[in-house]
Amino acid sequence: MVKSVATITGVAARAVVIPMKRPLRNAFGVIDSGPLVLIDVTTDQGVTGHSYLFAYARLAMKPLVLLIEEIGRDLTGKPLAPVDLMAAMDAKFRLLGWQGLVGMAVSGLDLAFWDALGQIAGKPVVELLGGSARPMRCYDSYGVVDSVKDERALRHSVHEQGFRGIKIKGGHGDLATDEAMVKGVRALLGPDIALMLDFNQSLAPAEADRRIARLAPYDLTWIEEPVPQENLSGHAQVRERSEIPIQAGENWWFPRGFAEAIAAQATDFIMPDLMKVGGITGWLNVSGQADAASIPMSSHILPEASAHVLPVTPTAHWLEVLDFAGAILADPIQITDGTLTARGPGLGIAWNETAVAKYQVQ
Ligand code: SMN
Ligand code: MG
Repeated sequence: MVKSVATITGVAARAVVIPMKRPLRNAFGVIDSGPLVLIDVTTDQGVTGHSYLFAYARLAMKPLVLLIEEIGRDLTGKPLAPVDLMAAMDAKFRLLGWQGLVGMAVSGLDLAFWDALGQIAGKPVVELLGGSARPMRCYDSYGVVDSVKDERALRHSVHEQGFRGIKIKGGHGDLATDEAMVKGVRALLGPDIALMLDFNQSLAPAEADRRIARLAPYDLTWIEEPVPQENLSGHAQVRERSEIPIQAGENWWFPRGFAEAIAAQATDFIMPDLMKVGGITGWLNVSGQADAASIPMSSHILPEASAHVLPVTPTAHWLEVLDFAGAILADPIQITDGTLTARGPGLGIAWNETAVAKYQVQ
């Protein structure tokens, strides 16, 4: 007899704000805490699927909690089959549209569904996907840095934690500010550590051209989101003139968004965010697109879940390490020799309830 799939019995969400050890300055301000929304999906098999979303801003947390729980009410009683559930959510939101908070809610639910499936199977999600847990190469993700003030931290990332890549942020000042930072950090890291620069969509194409040309001597691995994410032709223009590969994707929505970006030849590399691409179900679709188009694919935040999907991504490139959730996880990520390995069962996400209670907000 074939055992029937599990059934969803309930969905709950709550908000926590976690202080950050290392605030992240970017072109538009500073991220000094992690506003996270935690998702729990209960099933009739006695397991609860977990995932979390980074809400970007505190004001987005309450609406996300509400959306997740409302969508969850509709899905309660349905079989725990993430591909079928994604189709149901696509149909539900076809007219309203699902870019923005709705898309994040959908993606977060998908992650929790896969986590529950993994737990029921007693396996890490990477094994359900046909892969195996293996060490994935990571870069450590910084904001704007000062090569003097941040020297200790940068040295710790490279020498103690073994990171082979460092990302820093530009666009907060003029070209001279960016160049001085990149020059200082490259001198500190030496020639063998990959260095990436993230503009967070802050430049117009002509200004991006000007800055990238000046930064060419510093052997950058990529220039990230030089122009606003929706300006695909702007990305393509910048890419055409750039000696440094262009990276983008953390703000493109669902597999369709990537199909459009790839068709527009917007970028050399892509880095979908699991919470905007449609969770694991969306990621798998994009990993097929990236493979077919020979585009190296990296992750964006959510390191725990990213460690499960990158091993089954044929063009896997770099895993981003930005640890927003460590303080509320029972088993926070551990970097070994600059790599992260997926842990199970499921996505390996379990709450430290004492810490959750400490950081929970209403
Ligand atoms: C980023 C985005 C959102 C939160 C933190 C950091 C950034 C990155 O664009 O690529 O890390
Ligand atoms: Mg970025």
